Amino acid sequence: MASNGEPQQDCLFCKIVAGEVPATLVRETDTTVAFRDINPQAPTHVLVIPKAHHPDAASLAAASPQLIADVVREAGEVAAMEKIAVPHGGPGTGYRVVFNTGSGAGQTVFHAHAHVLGGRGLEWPPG
Ligand code: DGP
Repeated sequence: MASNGEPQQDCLFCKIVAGEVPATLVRETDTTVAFRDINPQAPTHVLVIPKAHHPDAASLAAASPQLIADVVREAGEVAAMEKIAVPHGGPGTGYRVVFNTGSGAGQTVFHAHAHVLGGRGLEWPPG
């Protein structure tokens, strides 16, 4: 279901967008922010979020195909900056983009975010 994008007072990532909670920024565009995860699961672990509030990736896509495209493009830009966007390299040279969706799948912050993970071998299937 589409969401309206309005900031939510009790949303941690809206507070990061507003500068009310500090974060280590990696990139920023008019529509997105990328910052390092506070609890990194890999040498590169960056979160890319839309500045507008949408609770998960599917509702973001339903509300704005352009904005989810911005998020995915920025994930690729982060990976390139981190030198993990190698198409045919060995372990640790590629990256994974993950949208945890629903608490049962590990989503803890209900503001859409792409995890960009890399810099080590990544197993498949994921845990
Ligand atoms: P998820 O579990 O998919 O909803 O991912 C939420 C991520 O957000 C999780 O990996 C930890 C990260 N995180 C939680 N609080 C903060 C914070 O205050 N700052 C930063 N940089 N990351 C946070």
